[in-house]
Amino acid sequence: MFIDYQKAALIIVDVQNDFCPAYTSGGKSNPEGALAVAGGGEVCAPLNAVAKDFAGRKGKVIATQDWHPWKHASFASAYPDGKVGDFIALGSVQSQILWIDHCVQGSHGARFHDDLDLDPADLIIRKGANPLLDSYSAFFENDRQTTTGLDGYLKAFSISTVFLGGLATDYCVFYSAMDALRLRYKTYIFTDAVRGVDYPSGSVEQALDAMEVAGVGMIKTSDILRR
Ligand code: VGL
Ligand code: ZN
Repeated sequence: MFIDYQKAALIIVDVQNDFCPAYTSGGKSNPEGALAVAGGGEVCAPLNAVAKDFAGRKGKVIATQDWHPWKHASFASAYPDGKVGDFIALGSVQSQILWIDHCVQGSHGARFHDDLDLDPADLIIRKGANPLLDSYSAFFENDRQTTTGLDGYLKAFSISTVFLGGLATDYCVFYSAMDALRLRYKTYIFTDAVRGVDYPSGSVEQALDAMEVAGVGMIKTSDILRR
């Protein structure tokens, strides 16, 4: 597979403590994240390798960070009778799942996983800061209209191809990949560098199928590194 790195970007989605099981790094132990995804921390090693490779070849490296204010509208705790897993209507968003509190601005859970190497990153995009609107995609908030600025950044550098990895396969990675296609980027996900919530059960497989049908390329990090 030929990659023109100067027109390519790696987007590392939400590799944050709250999406990861308990882990130890550099002798320091970190508790299980509030919304831990099975095997979440396992995406660090392959993503670090690709990020280093991209930076060395003048590709862009972007990381996104879920960054919610306290009592965010996607948190069950923001409603008197809210239960985690309930679906509600939220503004123009027909069905918003209510989540457990996670990635609260400034909290340990909102920090990136200690093993994620951010030295190669050109840009960090924070999303989900609007108290009344959730934001899964790296490109748009869940109203599908409010931009995060990422599209403008990528266009400013004439980026035409994006590669995605991170958390979670069935939410932020999925919405980011579908938006990337909608914005006409050639879009790939690294299947060995994503992990999913799988809630509701089956949503990871559904997301992978939907992405593949829509035209997202499914590749492994080794497909581009072993060259
Ligand atoms: C995510 C649920 C809520 C994600 C973020 O990063 O996939 N999932 N907020
Ligand atoms: Zn969130």
